Amino acid sequence: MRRLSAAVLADLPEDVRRPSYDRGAIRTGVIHLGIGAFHRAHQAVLFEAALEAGDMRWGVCGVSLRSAAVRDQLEPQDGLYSLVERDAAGERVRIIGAVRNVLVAPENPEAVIAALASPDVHLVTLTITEKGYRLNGGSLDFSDPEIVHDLAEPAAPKSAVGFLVAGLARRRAGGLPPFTVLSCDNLPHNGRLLRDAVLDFAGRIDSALARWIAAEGAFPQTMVDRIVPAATDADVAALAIRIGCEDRAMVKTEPFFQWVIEDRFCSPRPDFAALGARLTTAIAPWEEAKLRLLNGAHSAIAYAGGLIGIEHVHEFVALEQGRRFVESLWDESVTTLSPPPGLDLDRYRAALMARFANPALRHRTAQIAMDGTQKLPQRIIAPLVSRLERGDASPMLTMVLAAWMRWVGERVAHGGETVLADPLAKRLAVIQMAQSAQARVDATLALDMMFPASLVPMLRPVLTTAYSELMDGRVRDMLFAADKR
Ligand code: CS2
Repeated sequence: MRRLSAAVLADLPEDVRRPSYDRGAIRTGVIHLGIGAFHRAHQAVLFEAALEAGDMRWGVCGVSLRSAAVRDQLEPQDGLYSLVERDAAGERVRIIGAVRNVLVAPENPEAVIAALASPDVHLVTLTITEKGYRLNGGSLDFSDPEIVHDLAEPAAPKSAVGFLVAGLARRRAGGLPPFTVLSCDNLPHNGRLLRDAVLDFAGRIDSALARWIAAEGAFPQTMVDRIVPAATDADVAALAIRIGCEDRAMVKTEPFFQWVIEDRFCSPRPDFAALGARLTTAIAPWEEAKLRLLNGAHSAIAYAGGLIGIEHVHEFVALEQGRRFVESLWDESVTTLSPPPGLDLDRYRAALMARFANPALRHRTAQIAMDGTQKLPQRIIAPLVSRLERGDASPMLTMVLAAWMRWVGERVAHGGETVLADPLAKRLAVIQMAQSAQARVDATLALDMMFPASLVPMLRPVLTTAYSELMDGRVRDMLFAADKR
C-alpha cells in the first residue's frame, strides 16, 4: 500500500481535511524538543491553525532527543501525518502539515544547535516528560550523568537543558535575541523550573550568558491538556483502510483541546488567543486543577485498574464502583484547589468523567502507569500533603499510593526491574526485597525526591494500614471500599 505523502494528498477521501496553505511558503519559527505523539496532537495543531490563518512564520522543526523512530516515520511522508479525533459519535481525520522536518539529536547535535540559533526561530516548545528535566528536589541535578556530560561538552549536549543553553549561547554570540521557551510537560510551575535549570546550567559555563538569559529570555508556564493514547498497529491498519494509504506517524486523540499559557513572551508569537489557546497572568490554579484532578485520577485508574486486570481507562469508569472510586478521590483532591475564575470545578469534573468514558480512545492503563515516581508527587502526594497538614483524613489519596506500591510489587515479581518503566526502577525493585509490609513502606517513604520529610511521620501509619490491607485482602474489595474508611 502507498504511504501518505505530499504526492497522495489529492487522492485522499474528500472528508479528510488537508493543508490548504502552500507548504513551500512556511518558515520554521518553532523548534519542538521531544516530538512524540502528544506534540503532534497538541501544539503542532495550533501551529497548523496559524498557518491555515495565513501566518506562515510557524512551521515546526521537531527534535528527538533519543531515538530516530519519529523521523523515520515522518521523513518518507514529507512530514505529513493524520490527526484522528475520536469519540463515541465518530471519527474525524485531518492531515497536519506544520512539521517541516525532524532532527535526531544524538546523530547530529550541531544541527540542533544551528536550528535553535536561526533568526526565524522565535519559540521553543518542549514535551520531554517529567524525567527529561533532570531535576532533583526542584532544581537541576548536577549529579545526573547527562548533565555531567553536557557541562563537560557543552557544544555536543544530550539533555534538553544542555541544548537550550547551547542554542541561547549561539544566539547571543550572533547578536540575536533569545527565543521564548514554552514547557508543555505535566509539571507544576513547569516554566519556572525550566528557567531555573537553564540559568543554573548556564551559570556554570558563563555567568554573563546566565545574566543575559535571565534579563532577556522568557519561560512562561503553560498547562496543556489533551488525551493522546499511543496509536497501535490496529489503529494504523484501520486508518489505512479509511484513507487509502498507510500513515505510520498517525496520532489518535479526543476532540478536547486546551492550552493555557502564561502571558510572558520575549519574542514574536502567533495570535495564540485567536487560535484556541488561553493567555493568562495567573497560571498556577489551572495547572493544579489539571494535575490533581485529571492526571491524579489517571494515575489512580492506572494502578487500581492495573491491579484488577483492567486494560483501558474507559473500562474502569464503566464500572459503577470505578466511577465512585474516581469521584471519591476527587472529593479529597478538590479541597486543595483554589480554582481560577472561569473554571467551575463541578463542571470540570463532569467533563473529565465524560472524557475518561470515551470508548473510542482505548487509552491503556499500562501507558499511564509508566514513570510513577515522576508523576505521583504533583498528582497525588501534593494534595495529600495539603490535607494531612490540615488534619484531614485522606483514605483515597493514601489508597492510590498503596495501589502504586502493590502494582510495582507485582510488576517486579513478574519480571524484575526491567518491566518497570521508571527512572527509579532499580531502587523500586530493591524495596520489594524487604520482607514486611512495614519495611517496604519505610523504604518507599525514604525516597526523598517523592516524599517531603515533613510528610513521613503523618503518612507512615495510614499508608502502612492501607498497603497491608491491600496486600492481605481481595484487592478489588479493598480498593473499592477505600472511601468507606
Ligand atoms: C497521562 C497524561 O500518561 C499520563 O501520565 O495522565 O498523558 C494525560 O493523558 C494528559 O496529561 C492529558 O492532558
